[in-house]
Amino acid sequence: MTLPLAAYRHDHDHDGHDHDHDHDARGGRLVQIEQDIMAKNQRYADANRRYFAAHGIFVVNLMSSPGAGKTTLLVRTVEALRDRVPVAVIEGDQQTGLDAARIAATGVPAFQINTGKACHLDAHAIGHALDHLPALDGGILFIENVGNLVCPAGFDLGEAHKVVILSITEGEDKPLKYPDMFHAADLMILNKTDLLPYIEFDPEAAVSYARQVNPQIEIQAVSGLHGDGLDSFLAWLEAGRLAM
Ligand SMILES: Nc1nc2c(ncn2[C@@H]2O[C@H](COP(=O)(O)OP(=O)(O)OP(=O)(O)O)[C@@H](O)[C@H]2O)c(=O)[nH]1
Ligand SMILES: [Mg+2]
Repeated sequence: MTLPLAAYRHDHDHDGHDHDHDHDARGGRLVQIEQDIMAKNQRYADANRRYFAAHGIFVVNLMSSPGAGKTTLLVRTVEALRDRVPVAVIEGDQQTGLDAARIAATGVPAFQINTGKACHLDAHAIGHALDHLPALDGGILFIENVGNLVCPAGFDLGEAHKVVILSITEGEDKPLKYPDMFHAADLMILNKTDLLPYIEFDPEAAVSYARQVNPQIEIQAVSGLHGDGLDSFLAWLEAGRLAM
């Protein structure tokens, strides 16, 4: 069950004061604001999607908890792709240009968006980021979203696919705790498999929980650090690109 917006915004003590304000009215206003934001984002996402379709750009939106290994996997992936197809990365973090610098070090164009207090990228920011990247016609654009398993799930950026990375150090229960994220994703990558001998983690349970919230989700296991399983991710990308 998901608590409505109005309910989790209440962090004050109800026992300590007269309960004379109107929670329903406040909740209603918050819901209206949220709906306006989502509608506006959807218009920008639709425009992005039209642009990507017109230019044959395959776009993947990569999401995970902080530190699950998005940038590490991206570095390996773009190194494998850069001589074959046009490729670029949009990086999203609240602060710093560290991840864009890691991508740029491979020679692949990267643009960093700092979201400040926001916990996700939005479609408007992606549209502007495109102005800072070279033409990618027929190529692949990766978007690394801000690290968390909550906010990025709800924001369409105009991508072809959302991909969620679950590293084995996070515990197998994450698909059940953050179902919106795993429901929104088309592919779940179980990452850091090189650590399986050292970490108590049940891969079968993780797969079963992910399929419980999203029966259609595809699942791959990789070690972004060492490159194990990267071939299946590259094949998935190529199939998606050719299917456009
Ligand atoms: N053992 C192991 N460590 C990994 C693997 N992938 C990433 N790491 C390590 O995990 C840490 C975080 O990796 P990043 O790639 O920066 O993770 P991220 O998801 O991009 O992090 P944020 O952008 O901060 O959300 C680094 O110390 C990586 O070296 C992996 O496959 N195996
Ligand atoms: Mg990163």
